[in-house]
Amino acid sequence: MPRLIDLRRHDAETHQDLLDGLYASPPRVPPRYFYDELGSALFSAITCLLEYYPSRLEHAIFDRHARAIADRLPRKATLVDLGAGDGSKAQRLLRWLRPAQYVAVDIAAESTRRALQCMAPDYSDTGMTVLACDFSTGLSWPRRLGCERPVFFFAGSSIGNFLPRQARSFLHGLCQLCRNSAQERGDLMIGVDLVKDPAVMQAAYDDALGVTAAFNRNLLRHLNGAIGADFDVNHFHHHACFNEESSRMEMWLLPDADQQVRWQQGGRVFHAGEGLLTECSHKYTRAGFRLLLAAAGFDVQHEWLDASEGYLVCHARSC
Ligand code: AVI
Repeated sequence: MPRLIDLRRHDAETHQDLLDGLYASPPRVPPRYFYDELGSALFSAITCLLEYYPSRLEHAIFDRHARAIADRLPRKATLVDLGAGDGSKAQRLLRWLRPAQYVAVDIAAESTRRALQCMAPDYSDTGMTVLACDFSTGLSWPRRLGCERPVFFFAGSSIGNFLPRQARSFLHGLCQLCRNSAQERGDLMIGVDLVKDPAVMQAAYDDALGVTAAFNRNLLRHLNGAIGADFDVNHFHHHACFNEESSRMEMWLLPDADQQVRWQQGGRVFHAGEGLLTECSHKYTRAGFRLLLAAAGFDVQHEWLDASEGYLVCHARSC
């Protein structure tokens, strides 16, 4: 049975940034609110869609190079899977790496724990831990976990969900954690989506079956439970667009008419035409991503691209 370390903060604290965002102009919601039980399942479904190329391209890179990637990493490592989800991204690497410890970090820890329970029999030499936390403002590492030969695994282009300055400070925080480890250095395996034809990106965030729309709108259902709100999901529509200036895909929820919404101790009107920003997904150039890693204190060791050169997996080492 994988051990569970739960660092999720108390509800009242956790919701403060949400409430600040709901009163902002334009209103916005931190993307972690996508991931309740249903949201996590919908996200898994998104990764199976033909339109959602980031997962497909990343899988292709790992299917082709996993062994070579593992060969570059230390033996008996602590593999820290940031945003582990159902563990499927890491499985491609785990097979070859066989780390001493696998720490799956995720805010939706219940589904991650179930997934690790199924994986555990295949990795009897690997200690398995689920670290339940929101790492969007930095990863806090419990001392009792130890962190020998850290390998941070940040796949799925989740780095794109940070604003660039937050991405730099988050990655810099990982560097600091490496410095505190016995080896003082650590490895980072990171996947990132590269900027490409806007039509391809648009389809990925607005698929024909409407799975991404359901994922986006489910966030309101989650908020209704989390803060006692009364969003009427039927009156908010999914909208995805590429913001060229910021080089990012954005997801919005647009009310079809003015909506008065109440929650415990507050409320506001969401005006027709004034959307709720739910996600930014930054798309990098290869050179831009190298600069980001360097600014955060990482030296790029090797890069792998898929055949279409639309997705990058990078091995970097803290310096
Ligand atoms: C988790 N994250 C990297 C996904 C992305 O592409 O930004 C979440 C997602 N949003 C819509 N589809 C998938």
